[in-house]
Parts: sequence; structure tokens; C-alpha cells
Amino acid sequence: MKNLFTLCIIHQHPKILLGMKKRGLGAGRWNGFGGKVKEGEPIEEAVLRETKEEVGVIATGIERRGIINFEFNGNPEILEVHIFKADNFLGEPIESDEMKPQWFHTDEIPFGNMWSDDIYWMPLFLSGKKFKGKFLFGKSDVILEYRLKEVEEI
Ligand code: 8OG
Repeated sequence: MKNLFTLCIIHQHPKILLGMKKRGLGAGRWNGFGGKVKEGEPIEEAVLRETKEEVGVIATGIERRGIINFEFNGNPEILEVHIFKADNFLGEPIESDEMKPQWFHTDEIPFGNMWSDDIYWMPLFLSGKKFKGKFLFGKSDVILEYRLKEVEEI
């Protein structure tokens, strides 16, 4: 079974906007904004909807940069996460029930308190590359296997 998710990272060099996830999947970690794509919903609309819901802004200049499949050992569900960059936004970032936003310098990204795969693909993301990959997680967020490659088109 495959479920589609979005992830939006607002990148205004040298800073990125992340949110501390307050509940649900990935709670207690910093992440971009996003969530599950609804049945029949275009992915580009889902990423804008989730970003608005979670941090109160309308992301602009969005571009899809990565697609990563996540699997958890012993679980048949695959999470296909579509990662977008936004270079601007309308409105002011505000805290929501789900996320507490904060800007981070790209040299001070809190990888120790993020999903453990992020440190692998974030350098590609920050340097403007497009990428595809797959991560298999074991217990306690351990990466058992991964593949990650830069692609021309996504
Ligand atoms: O609906 P909810 O907010 O719970 O969706 C989960 C969010 O977490 C969604 O934006 C996709 C994102 N996400 C994963 N796995 C990973 C991951 O390994 N790294 C990062 N950075 N985000 C992830 O579901």
C-alpha cells in the first residue's frame, strides 16, 4: 500500500523555515510543512494547503525537488513523500496546533532533532539539485538501507 505525502521547505538563502512538530507522525522533531495528500487532490495543491494549515502562509514559487519512498521494516505501507522548495510566501509564519515555526541558518540545521534521513538529502536540496530515493527504517529510527540519486527531471 502506498500513501502520498508532501513536504515543503521554504528556503530563502541562507535560511530555511522549519517547524517543530507538536503532534502526529514525527512529533518532537523539526521538519518542513506537509502531510497526507487527499484522495484525488493534486499534489501541488496538497502542499500549499498543508503549508497554509500548519504555518499560516501561502508558499510561492514552489518547485518539486525530490521524491523519497519510506518503508518501515515489517510494515507493508510505503510513504511516498514529495519534497518541494518554496522560495517565497505570502503572510507571516505563525504557530499552529501542529507546528511551531523557526528560521534556521543553513549551517545550523538541527539534524540531531529531525528525521534521520534528512541529513542525507538536505545537501542536495540546498544546492538546488533534484533527487529520488528510498529509505528503509528499522526500530528506533535506524536506517537499515537506502538509495539516493540525483536526477535531471522529476
Ligand atoms: O500528516 P502528517 O503531518 O503527519 O505527515 C507527515 C509529514 O512528515 C509529511 O510532511 C511528510 C513528512 N515525512 C515523513 N517521513 C519523513 C522523513 O523521513 N523526513 C522528513 N523530513 N519528513 C518526513 O512522513
